[in-house]
Amino acid sequence: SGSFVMNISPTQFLRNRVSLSHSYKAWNEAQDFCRKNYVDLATVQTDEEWSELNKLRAKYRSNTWIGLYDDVNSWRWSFRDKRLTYVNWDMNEPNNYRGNQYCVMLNSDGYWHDEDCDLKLVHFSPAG
Ligand SMILES: [Ca+2]
Repeated sequence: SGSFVMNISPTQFLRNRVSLSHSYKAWNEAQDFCRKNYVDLATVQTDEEWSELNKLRAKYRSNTWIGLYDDVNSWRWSFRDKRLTYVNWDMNEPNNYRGNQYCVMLNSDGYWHDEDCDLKLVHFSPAG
């Protein structure tokens, strides 16, 4: 049921049936899409979840939005506004380059970068 889906994290739900969307969207558009059609953008809270998402990302050889954003100097997950308990930043990230990087992508090397939210990227979404 719907309530069951809402009781588990996006990444737990993703494990069996997630795919990457083929459409390139700004972070906010990707969030809208996931909330409308699914639960939310992907949350990453363990090495296992990080590894699962990276396997999918590697198939597409693309940088990919995850559900992490900066709410005025406080990194939050889109799903339930959870605070960060697990991080996997790349070297020298987050750097808020040009003061305009408030959304997080899984980079092609597998680690996290803060990026301009208007950048159009693929994102994790439900299969089928
Ligand atoms: Ca950055």
